Amino acid sequence: MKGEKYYSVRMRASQNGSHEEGGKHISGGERLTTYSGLKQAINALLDKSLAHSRGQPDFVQIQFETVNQPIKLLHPLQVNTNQVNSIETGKELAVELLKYAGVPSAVIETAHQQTPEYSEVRGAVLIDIHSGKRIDGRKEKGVRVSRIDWSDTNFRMWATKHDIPLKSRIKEAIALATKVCDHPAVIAEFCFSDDPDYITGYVAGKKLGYQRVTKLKEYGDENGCRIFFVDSSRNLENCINDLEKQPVMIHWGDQDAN
Ligand code: WAQ
Ligand code: MG
Repeated sequence: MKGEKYYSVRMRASQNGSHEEGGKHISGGERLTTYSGLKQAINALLDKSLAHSRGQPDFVQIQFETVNQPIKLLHPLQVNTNQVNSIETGKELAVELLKYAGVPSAVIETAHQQTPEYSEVRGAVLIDIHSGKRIDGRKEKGVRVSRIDWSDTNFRMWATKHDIPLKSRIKEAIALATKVCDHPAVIAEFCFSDDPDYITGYVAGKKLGYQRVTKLKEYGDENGCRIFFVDSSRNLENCINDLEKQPVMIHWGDQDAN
């Protein structure tokens, strides 16, 4: 990896006009690759945008740019799958996991009430664990974590060893959660997809790891959310900048114990 130049590739797709024109968000994606991997990364993001359960896009933007900062290597968070039989049990478990990670109950309750509103956001919302208020100031754009990737080969090795389904959705979610939870200002993350065909979500935290919860909504529901619970006594300008700009590659060594 040393000495090689890396590129950040980003995709966003929407329907009924661009996001700026008020179009419906369909899909987004981000990759980090060398020059020789650019074509494959762009094709993969194009495929992701064109075949999406939220609908057919009429606006797609894919762009790439060089990354000048050194790339940080991170081990994937430890993963655990919690099987639940109902949305109610899933949500109760998510609340318990968030509390365990250090988010106060009142803040979780406020966030829960705001979830329908956060569903319109195409990135993540940042919520302060002291006030319960949304503090990113990014409106419907939210904070989009980018400059992140995990090689397919390495992910496959890891997933096979840990009995995790070989799905790019899972790879991307674990990679993102690993980068986000590595940040000192982040206390926990809560996410479930806005795709109508995917009902598993997760809570992640530094000590908690990546806790999958198998049912958090009904099939057919296009609401989802991504919330980063942060400690506002830390430098938040830096936090948003790091989440967007710090390049991170996930890497699991097969000699690793977990
Ligand atoms: N940065 C910030 N927010 C994002 C990003 C990103 N790179 N990507 C997605 N989001 C936000 C955005 O608001 C989406 O609407 C929302 O998250 C959901 O994104 O089985 O598929 O890609 O372990 O639909 C988690 C469980 C799946 C995986 C999450 O999310 C598993 C998922 P989606
Ligand atoms: Mg989605």
